[in-house]
Amino acid sequence: MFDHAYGSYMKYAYPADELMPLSCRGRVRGLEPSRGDIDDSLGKFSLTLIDTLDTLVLLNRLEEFEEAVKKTLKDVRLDNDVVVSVFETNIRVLGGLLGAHVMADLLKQRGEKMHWYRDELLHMAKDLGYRLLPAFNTTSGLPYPRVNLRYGVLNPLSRTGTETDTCTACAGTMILEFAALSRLSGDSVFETYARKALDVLWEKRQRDSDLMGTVINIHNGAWVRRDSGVGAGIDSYYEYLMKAYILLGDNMYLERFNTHYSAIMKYISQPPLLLSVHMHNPTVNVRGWMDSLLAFFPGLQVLRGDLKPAIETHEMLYQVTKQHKFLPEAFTSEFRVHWGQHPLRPEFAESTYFLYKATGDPYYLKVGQSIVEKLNAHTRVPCGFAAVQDVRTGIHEDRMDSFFLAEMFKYLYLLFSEKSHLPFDIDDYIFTTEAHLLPVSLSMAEPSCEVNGTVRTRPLEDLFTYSCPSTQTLFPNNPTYAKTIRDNYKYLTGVGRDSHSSPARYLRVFRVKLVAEVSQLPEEEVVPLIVQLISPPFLGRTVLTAGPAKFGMDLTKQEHGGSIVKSVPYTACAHIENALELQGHIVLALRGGCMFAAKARRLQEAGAIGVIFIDQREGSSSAETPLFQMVGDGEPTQDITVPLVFLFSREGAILTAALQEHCNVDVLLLPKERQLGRGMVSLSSSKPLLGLHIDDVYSEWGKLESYLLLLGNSPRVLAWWLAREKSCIAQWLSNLLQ
Ligand code: DMJ
Repeated sequence: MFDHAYGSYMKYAYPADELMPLSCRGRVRGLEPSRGDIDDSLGKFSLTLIDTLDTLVLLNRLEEFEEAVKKTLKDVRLDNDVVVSVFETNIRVLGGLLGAHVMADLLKQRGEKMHWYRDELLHMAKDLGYRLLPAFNTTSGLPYPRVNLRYGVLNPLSRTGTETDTCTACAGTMILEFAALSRLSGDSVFETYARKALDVLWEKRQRDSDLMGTVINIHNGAWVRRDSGVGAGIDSYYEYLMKAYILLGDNMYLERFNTHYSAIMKYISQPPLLLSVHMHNPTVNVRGWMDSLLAFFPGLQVLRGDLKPAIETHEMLYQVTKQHKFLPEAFTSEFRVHWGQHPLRPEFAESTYFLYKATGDPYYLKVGQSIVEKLNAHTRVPCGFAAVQDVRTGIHEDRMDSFFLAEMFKYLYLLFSEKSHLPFDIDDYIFTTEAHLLPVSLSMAEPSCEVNGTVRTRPLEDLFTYSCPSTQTLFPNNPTYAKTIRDNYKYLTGVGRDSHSSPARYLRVFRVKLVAEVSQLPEEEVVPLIVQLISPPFLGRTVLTAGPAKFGMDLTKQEHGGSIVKSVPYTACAHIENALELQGHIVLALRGGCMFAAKARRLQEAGAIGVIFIDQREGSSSAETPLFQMVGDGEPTQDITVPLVFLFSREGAILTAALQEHCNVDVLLLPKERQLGRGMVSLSSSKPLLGLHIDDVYSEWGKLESYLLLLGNSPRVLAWWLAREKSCIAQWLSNLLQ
């Protein structure tokens, strides 16, 4: 796969920055229609070649590496009049040059290859470092987001320098490359500037929550976007605090990381979900969807030694990939597609590798196998691998980003390799966010900048205790450890259940904010429905406000009734065990664990004639939470024809209690405005109506009166009752008439 991807780039695209795998040619900035910010990665510096160099060594392609380095030295220019992203150029190009230098040096030391090498890649890296430095020329010390490789930022010819904001990750993902450059080249300036930017960010953390926003003003340090998650806009800021500690051996970075990590685990981590919150009001979720970049986080949690939430979130992500083939760029907390693009991102493979390394559980090899198979089945094209424009349609995009070669193949190759087959000891290195390899021995190099005495000199034997978490000692190398945690999340999205295995266990309650789902659909009108209990002793008096679905039978056109039965398992996320019992009934199913559409399909197939979903959040009610419309799973839903309604948990509890107490509970599902027997007492109104107080209505004669009223009101209900089994009615009537 690697040979196909790299070979195609070299054959069809080099020296362009990227391969266009559908057109079989290179992407040259300015010659193709602009794609906006994404193009800021393209600096006319053969981006993909540089980003791939150290992958060649790891994959034992030493001849090709030597050749590729020679090409880099001969062909690549860094003084182009191009405006590039400081962040992307740092992680992909500076990181790529440094990783390649470290590898070149290693091969030369061993006398195997590269005997001619005289630190040329390091000199290039230093040149590039100086070209990025003008970005740091702000009063705050936070870098500009873009720089002109030839003219810097403030030069009249630079065509940049008017920006006021940058993302937290953009300002906070410099330290590994810049510190490595300083320590390898002996010029302290890079580490000093990167560290200063981190100091500013740290100062700007929200002091109550210890959370960070995602966009910050580079001149005055004010937060521009205050949403706080672990994905897009902030991801590698956290990653670099942890890894700066590992690479540089400075406790200060670990202390900062730990402070943020506690905040993340307190507010953002809602296992297995990671949901963005408001940094100043962190109990409020700001959106109901997650982005695919956060898939790196379980890997970081492994480095932190926090295995359980890593396993949980990774398992959730795996379920999403089972459902949609790849991680969509964004997906909802119900695992629906929010944004269907998949640009061959490596984060899920990265976390899979770290989890395998930490647990030794072969399950993660299976996960890796599924990644490989899907890439080959759905993205491999004659000239490389193509991104997916929308996971729902599978349509390709003419794009193969350089990180596919820099990261994806490293993590997959490492996942399936025996340690002894690798060309070097991988544990001697730390991965940058672009998976470039930097040696942890840099922690022993004298820090070349002023660090206020926070770096302590340690005895040699302490080195690895402090500079790199040891997977040998941190994690129980016990495969069943991961399994017991994973089992709770196995059928989260309802995909992939083996019909012979035991029922799915209950999921941990998701603290999903329904408000977020409502606010996603601000312009859509939600037609309130009701579940009206019409069998004795309820007789239409108990009316529960319900939310509609965008799919299934349209209840505004046709009301629907039947007696209710609970699904087993209650979430209906796995094989339905009481299919015989629920045939011809309206089925109650608990929300969560998998998508509404998956539950509906499974229950319809089992013979249900309708589904009432019940919220799993304790205490939720229609009085307090706005109604929302359930939506499908991004796939066509025409096959679902049964009616579907949603009840919050308080209303749901009334229904389940009714089912426990009475041999038969019949309900009608219909629009609120067409409620039967209007004027009778409803759940939300216990005030006297039609001159009857609730106590009166609850008297037996009141019941009969209500019943007759209900029947008189609706000949359809009468007809329906007459067609039903009479045993329950007969029993009730005889009680009543005694
Ligand atoms: C990579 O370029 C880096 O990992 C970055 O930090 C964010 N993710 C992309 C690939 O998805």
